[in-house]
Amino acid sequence: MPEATLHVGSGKVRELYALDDERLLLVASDRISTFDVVLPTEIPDKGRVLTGLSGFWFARAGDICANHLIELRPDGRSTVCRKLEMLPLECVVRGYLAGSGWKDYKATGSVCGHALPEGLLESAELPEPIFTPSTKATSGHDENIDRAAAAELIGSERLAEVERASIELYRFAAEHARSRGILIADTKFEFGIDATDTLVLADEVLTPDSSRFWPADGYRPGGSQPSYDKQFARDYCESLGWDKTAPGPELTDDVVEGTRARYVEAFERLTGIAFDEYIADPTVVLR
Ligand code: Q0N
Repeated sequence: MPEATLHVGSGKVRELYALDDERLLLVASDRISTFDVVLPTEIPDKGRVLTGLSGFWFARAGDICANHLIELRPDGRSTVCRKLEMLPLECVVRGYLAGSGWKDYKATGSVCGHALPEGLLESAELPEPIFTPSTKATSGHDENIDRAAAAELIGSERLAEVERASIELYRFAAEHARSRGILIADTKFEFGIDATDTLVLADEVLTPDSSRFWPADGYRPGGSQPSYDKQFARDYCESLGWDKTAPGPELTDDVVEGTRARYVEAFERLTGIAFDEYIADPTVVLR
């Protein structure tokens, strides 16, 4: 852990430290959440997998949008980032109908103001990816908002800019992932603004924590799809009859090992890089 730094925030599974006026240290833990509860058992190397994947995408998506990454550190789980003025918007892109998108579609036939064809099945691929921004409600849960509400928060010009970047980033990553056997059903981006008023992609990107990853083989619309990475842990927790309130159950060694293997497999499939190579030198994902 860094010394003489200020802890400026923590998500459920990562921590942010201020290094100086211009830079932050973002540290990804091995904690895992399921059904919105952080479990007491960690998944070894999960933080490294997520940090490596983010670095991989940052290094390849620079033509679409600038990003906050300054340095991927030798531990493989922490990055030095530019400190930005964050936009108060979660920039969600959906290519498939799942989660709250499916719920809204069933209830209203549209998602965040996007009218969709009738008769779509749960998990169906959408004709085009859609931008469905949300805000962190005071309850802590995300609340989907329409275009007018999003423009109210960040202005209509900035909104058009984040929408274009979000859709392009999703298209780029989803096409890459699909060719390697992984469907990215949806994903969430966070953006900030730098001192020159430039839009900058921040946080972690296109990881299994910020996205729904599904195995492409066995994809079958008409029901929910298994999670590429968390399905072992979810199935195990459900098999115990856990009521999905904190504290969650401890995972068995088998479930930990199976879950770790799926994270590592996602990393290796998407990057084409052996995870051992990443451990030896994390900067391999940036080349
Ligand atoms: C930051 N979070 C995650 C937005 C914030 N590069 C950065 N500069 C300044 N702040 C942040 C980053 C990054 N990454 C990111 N908190 C601070 C939490 N989100 C929640 C939703 O709103």
